[in-house]
Amino acid sequence: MNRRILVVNGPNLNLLGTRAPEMYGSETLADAERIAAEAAREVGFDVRFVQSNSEGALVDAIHEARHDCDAVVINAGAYTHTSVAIRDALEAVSLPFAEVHITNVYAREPFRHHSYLSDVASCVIAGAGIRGYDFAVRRLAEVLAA
Ligand code: CA2
Repeated sequence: MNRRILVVNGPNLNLLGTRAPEMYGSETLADAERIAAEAAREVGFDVRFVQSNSEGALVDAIHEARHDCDAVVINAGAYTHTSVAIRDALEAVSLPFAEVHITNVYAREPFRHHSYLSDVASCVIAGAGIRGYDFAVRRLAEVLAA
């Protein structure tokens, strides 16, 4: 049975490609998920996707991952900068995770420079657009193989 990566997207990322293309590009969440799925297939992993605008639903999805996933790719959106609960969930399940941001958060407003996830993440990818999901999947496959 293939190993599996959970790809989590947080609030407002369902709107990718429909608004603010100058910031987030014109590709959709489905495009980002397709990129992650292709990378996962190439490195021999299955993927599951979840997107939610609710913090609790994201925590629940991370908890569920402990049963049948080996790693997590997460773009927690704005919750990156606010959520101790999502950080605690990721630590609680003890799965390696990659933090992804489509934009370079360090070139944006100061409140986006702090992440509750980065210091416990396996890697952090910011500013690579939706290609970041590809990089994250491939890196997690390397981490799991090590
Ligand atoms: O750069 C990223 O991927 C972010 O995680 C995106 C979040 C933002 O709060 C983080 O600071 C950085 C926001 C996602 C909002 O997505 C939109 C998509 C289309 C139109 C408007 C917002």
